[in-house]
Amino acid sequence: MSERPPLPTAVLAAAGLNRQHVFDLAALPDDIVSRLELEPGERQLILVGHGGRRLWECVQAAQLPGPDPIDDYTVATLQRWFAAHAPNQRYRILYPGDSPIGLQALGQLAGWHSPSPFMVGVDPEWGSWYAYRAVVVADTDFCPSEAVHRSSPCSSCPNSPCIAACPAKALAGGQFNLETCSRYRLRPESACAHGCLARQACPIGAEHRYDEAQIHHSYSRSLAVLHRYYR
Ligand code: B12
Repeated sequence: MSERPPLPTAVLAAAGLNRQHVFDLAALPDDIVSRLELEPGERQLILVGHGGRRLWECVQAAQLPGPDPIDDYTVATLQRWFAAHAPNQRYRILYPGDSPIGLQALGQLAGWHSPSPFMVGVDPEWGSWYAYRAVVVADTDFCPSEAVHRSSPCSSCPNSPCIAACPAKALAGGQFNLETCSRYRLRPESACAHGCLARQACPIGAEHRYDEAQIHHSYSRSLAVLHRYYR
């Protein structure tokens, strides 16, 4: 039997989609697989993420006009990638999309996710400056990735500066209160409307912190969700 080829990652990484993990669907827990509404022949799930600033630089350069430039860029990049590297494989991009996929749960299986007091996952290399950009199911047969097992950076953080930095005290006692956080963000002149002071106080991976424009862009999007929810 021939060995399974590794996922060709160089083009994705150069495009800013620099985190990838291949799962065999047969090896994933049932509670995840049952939400995917799989089609016959689908064998693998490819989780794609970004860490640091490169993705945003690429998205800016692409000058996409719509309200979701990161998602649009990600989908276009994956379509080009499949055409070039797996032209005969069938694939479906489930995220971005409407499928109810718990991205942090997948990240936990890949070894990317450790919970933080401010709920955005933290990783020893990227800190909290990474996110999940795509979930693809495909009839590919790439070599499955090994999970990276690293201990949570928060467990050895001596004084949890994130907790002290939150002006809303939404992380008091290390327990995140989404309602307190959200209501503070929605206040006029809130210091957290377009960024999170707790996240910015985290020392892990600080060199990968997004630039102001990216922080403003993504927090404006979550703020808009909160405005709809609490209106
Ligand atoms: C709904 C949602 C939100 C909601 C609230 C979360 C909630 N619990 O209802 C709102 C709109 C507030 C939100 C905000 C943000 N979110 Co959000 N959000 C999601 C989403 C779409 C679903 C989470 C969920 O409900 N999962 C289902 C349940 C069943 O999963 P679960 O494992 O039981 O629960 C986990 C999450 O819910 C999470 N969680 C619970 N409460 C909260 C609260 C916040 C604020 C966050 C970020 C996570 C979080 O922790 C749980 C344990 O792992 C995910 C994407 C996804 N499809 O997973 C992104 C996601 C969790 N969000 C993410 C991010 C980055 C943010 C923002 C920082 C975005 C931004 N730049 O503004 C902000 C946070 C700012 C803030 N303090 O308000 C990232 C986290 C990346 C990472 N490194 O871990 C995700 C994974 C999206 C992605 N594409 O990567 N988010």
